[in-house]
Formats: sequence, C-alpha cells, structure tokens
Amino acid sequence: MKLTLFYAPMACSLVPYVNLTEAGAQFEVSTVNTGAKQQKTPEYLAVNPKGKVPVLGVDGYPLTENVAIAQFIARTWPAAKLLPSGFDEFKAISLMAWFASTVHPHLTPNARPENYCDMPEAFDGVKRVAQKLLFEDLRIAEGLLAGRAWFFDHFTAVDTYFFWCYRRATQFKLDLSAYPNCDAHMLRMRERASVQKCEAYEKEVAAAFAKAA
Ligand SMILES: N[C@@H](CCC(=O)N[C@@H](CS)C(=O)NCC(=O)O)C(=O)O
Repeated sequence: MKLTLFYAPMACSLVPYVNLTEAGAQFEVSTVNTGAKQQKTPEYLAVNPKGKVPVLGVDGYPLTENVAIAQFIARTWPAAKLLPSGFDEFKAISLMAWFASTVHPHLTPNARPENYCDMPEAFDGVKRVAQKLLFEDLRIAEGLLAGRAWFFDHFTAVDTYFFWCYRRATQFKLDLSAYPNCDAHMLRMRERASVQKCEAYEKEVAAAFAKAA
C-alpha cells in the first residue's frame, strides 16, 4: 500500500503524521505551502477540492478529514491500538468528531478572523467570541484529563488530535492558566518520539518555505 500524506507545517495534518509514525507505517510526505496558498492551486484542488490539509493518499485515492484518516490508520495497524476497544471506541470517535466540528472551528478565527467577518474593525470581537467558546471547550477537556495521563486507559489517536488543538491554542498567546491538565497532556505528548519527530520535521519544512518566500 502506497501512502502519501499531504502535510503543511502548523496545520492539523500533524495529527496523521504522528499517528502514522506511532503505527510504524511507511509513508511519503507531500508538503503543502499554505502560506503561499498552494492548497488553492488547481493541482492541489484536484487532490482535495476542499483546498485543505490533511489528505492521506492511499494507493492514489485521497482520503480527507482527520476523523476518517485516524480511523483508517487505527484499523490498518491494529497493533498500535490507536483507538480503544469496545464502547470506548465510539467514545473516542465522538471526541475526535467534537475536536473537528467544534474545537477546531473555535481556534481558526484567532488566525483568520477575515474568514468569519468582512469588517476589519470587528476582528477583535470575532476573536473574543471564538476565545470564549474555545475556553468552554478547554474546560470540558480539562475535566476529561483530570487525574489521568491520556483520554483513555492508554495513548490513542484522541490524544494526538487534542495535542494539536491545544498546541494551536498556545500559539495565540491566550491565558491558558486555567487548564493545567491540558498543559501537562501537551508536555506528555512532547515526550513521545513520534511527536518529537513530527515537530522537528515541521521546523525543517517551515524553514524551507520561509527561505523560498
Ligand atoms: N475538517 C477538516 C479540517 C481541515 C482544515 O481546516 N485544515 C486547515 C489546516 S488546520 C487548512 O487546510 N487550511 C487551509 C485553508 O483553509 O486554506 C479535518 O478535520 O481534516
């Protein structure tokens, strides 16, 4: 099986990168320079008409959406136990669906308020509302992580996805002091070889893109 991950630094394509690495999968990376709007080029739109990363090409067939990609990886490499078993599997999918449908959309307006409102004078308000909603999400996550290392009884793809969400929140210089369990989870994730590999690679790609600009 030939796997190609369409990946951009800082983006949520970190999630499949880490999960594939955790699974021990062989995969190629096709980097996408979102700063240069490569995701909106006809070539890229032919791969993903949504103009987003991640995409996982599986023998040339593109699979989009983090929630689906995580399940594909978990089922293809069951030994990695990237999803818990029994009813917890559905709780894990439920959490990932919440990250994708709710938490992620509360992060993006901090970076791109212009995609939510066409009045520049209102951008601070757009960010404030998104932050209020994000803080409610983080309060829930904080409770779920209380007294535990991972969302389930072992590391899973849910941890990878939340790591990206919380790391993104830290990049907006918000006051996150009310979420020590989320902070500890991020540090725990950074101890994993898969995350260290991904963050080192991310720096390399970001530097190459900056040089080319
Ligand atoms: N629902 C998608 C969201 C993908 C998404 O929003 N990706 C962002 C990066 S985090 C992106 O490609 N943004 C580029 C753009 O919107 O132009 C998923 O979960 O995979």
